[in-house]
Amino acid sequence: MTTLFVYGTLKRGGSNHHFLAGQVYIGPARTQPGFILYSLGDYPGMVRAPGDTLGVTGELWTVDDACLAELDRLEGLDEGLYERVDVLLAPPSPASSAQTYLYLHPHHGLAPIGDTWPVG
Ligand code: PCA
Repeated sequence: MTTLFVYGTLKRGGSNHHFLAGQVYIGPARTQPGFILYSLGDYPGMVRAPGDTLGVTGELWTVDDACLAELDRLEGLDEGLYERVDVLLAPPSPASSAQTYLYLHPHHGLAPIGDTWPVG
């Protein structure tokens, strides 16, 4: 089992949320400062941003190993689109850290969208 922080299309109401079917929702969460979102069109990418003061909002889930392997394929880990890393979460998040997907491709020229990816 893995505690996973999701901030984009995997959130409830998001276009890839069905990949979390059967997994356990823990609650809303926010990262520690130092991360922002960029829009890649239909999905966001979270990247490190040292000057950021807000962090990124999302949801905490407990996922099983089979689900995590499927998500790693979906997020293109093998192709180097995202990497899955530990991220520190800010109170009152229900945990102090979790795994999450960080965007790895260059983001210059893309639109920064701040701390929240809107779904629904
Ligand atoms: N899916 C993952 C990373 C970005 C995306 O759209 C997520 O929701 O956390």
